Amino acid sequence: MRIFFTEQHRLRDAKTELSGGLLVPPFEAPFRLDLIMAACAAQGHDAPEEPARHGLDVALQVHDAGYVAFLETAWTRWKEAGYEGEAIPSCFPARRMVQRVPTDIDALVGYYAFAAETSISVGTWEAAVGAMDCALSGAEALSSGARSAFAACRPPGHHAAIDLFGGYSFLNNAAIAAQALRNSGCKKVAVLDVDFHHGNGTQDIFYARDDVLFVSLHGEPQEAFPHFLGYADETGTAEGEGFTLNLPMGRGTGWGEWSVALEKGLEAIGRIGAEALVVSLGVDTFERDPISFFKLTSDDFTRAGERIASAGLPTLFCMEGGYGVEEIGLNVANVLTGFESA
Ligand code: OKP
Ligand code: ZN
Repeated sequence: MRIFFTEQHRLRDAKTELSGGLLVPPFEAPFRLDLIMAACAAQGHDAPEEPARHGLDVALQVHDAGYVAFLETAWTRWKEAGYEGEAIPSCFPARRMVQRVPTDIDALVGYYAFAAETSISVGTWEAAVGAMDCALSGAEALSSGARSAFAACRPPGHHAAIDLFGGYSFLNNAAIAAQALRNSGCKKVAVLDVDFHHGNGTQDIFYARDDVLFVSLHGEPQEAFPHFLGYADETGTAEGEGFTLNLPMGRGTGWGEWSVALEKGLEAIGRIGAEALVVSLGVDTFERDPISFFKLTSDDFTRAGERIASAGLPTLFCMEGGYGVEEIGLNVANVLTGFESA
């Protein structure tokens, strides 16, 4: 399958993540994609291609214009304010406070954030645009008839909502790709999010829409980030009622339970007559992932790829999470190999 990758991802190399009250080196770092690309090459997958530059038009169909302008200028404005560290939100428009866009950069960072672990650093915007371009080139490959493509996106995107960053996400690569597939004539598109964390951003973007089904398999929100979205009773609103399917699972979930949820998700995707599939591919469901609590093995990822192929749809994989251990490369390559062998 065609693989889209850009070295621009290296520009996202933040120094700080707020974790357990400390500023630590981020889990989401460039080495992740090095491992993934090396394992793909080792399993004989196609050589990566540089994505085309697409501009922001499709991004602006799913994100708020003020939010995108904020992301583009945040780092410069933060530096101009004279701060020494990276841009970390510290003040939020919480319950019963007014939702009005402020002018001060400190306030803006909080206004457009839903979580505080993710710093905006030098190069973050440029890397996020590169990741988006990978997703858009992948969507174009499907529109030109490819059975599948892999967008090696970094930073990830599935937590980025209409106008909120956090969870290491800035632009929602998978949602932007799904929108591009709609624009190119697919009447119904499905997004299947198999990252350990709920894709709150993707859900937010499509929650009231019936043209994009969002299915997510993830850690129970009571215990897992992003905590405040992803319950099973969130099913969509207005036109979008019935076009969100959340399948949260508890600590220690392994292939048995996880694969049953996957089949439920695939059934829903078949039921709505999706013409294309975008997979938010996180491998942080792995048994030794440092920040998650599912128990999938490396072989399970091969099986997952095979099952996803059984949907029989043009499929774009967009890279999301997977941390800390060398196996993230193997696990991603296994999904792609499983898909192609099915
Ligand atoms: C991004 B992706 C736990 C803090 C969690 C954010 C995790 C973001 C995951 N103490 N921090 O979905 O893999
Ligand atoms: Zn994740």
